[in-house]
Amino acid sequence: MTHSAFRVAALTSCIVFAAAFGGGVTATARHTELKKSSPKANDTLTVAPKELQFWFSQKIELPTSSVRLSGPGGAVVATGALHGQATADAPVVAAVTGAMAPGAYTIAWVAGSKDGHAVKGTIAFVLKAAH
Ligand SMILES: [Cu+2]
Repeated sequence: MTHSAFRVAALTSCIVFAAAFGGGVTATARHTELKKSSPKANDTLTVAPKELQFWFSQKIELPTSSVRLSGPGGAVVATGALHGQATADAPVVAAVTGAMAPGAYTIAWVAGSKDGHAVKGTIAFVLKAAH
């Protein structure tokens, strides 16, 4: 495949890319990406986070976005509504309203974008008992 042919292929619908890479997990240039988070992947914390924070490469659509925090045994920990993004650099935030026991946690996030496609991912972290 020549370079120009590849470029044409790369410009085809992101639906094709979502299908090719498995459900839109891989973001194209036109889709938002998670730049960083708090907690971040593979963190080991000794204090339960009061909120979950996500910095995306572009403003996401909060009504079609979601966050799910699950802990030991898959139990879901209650979180508040997503908010934030007051400025371009401000994170998307969800307060942690449920109790967190020590153990392994997973944040499953979905970020909706203006074109209607969702980008998603998971962030695993551990909460250790404070000594
Ligand atoms: Cu798209």
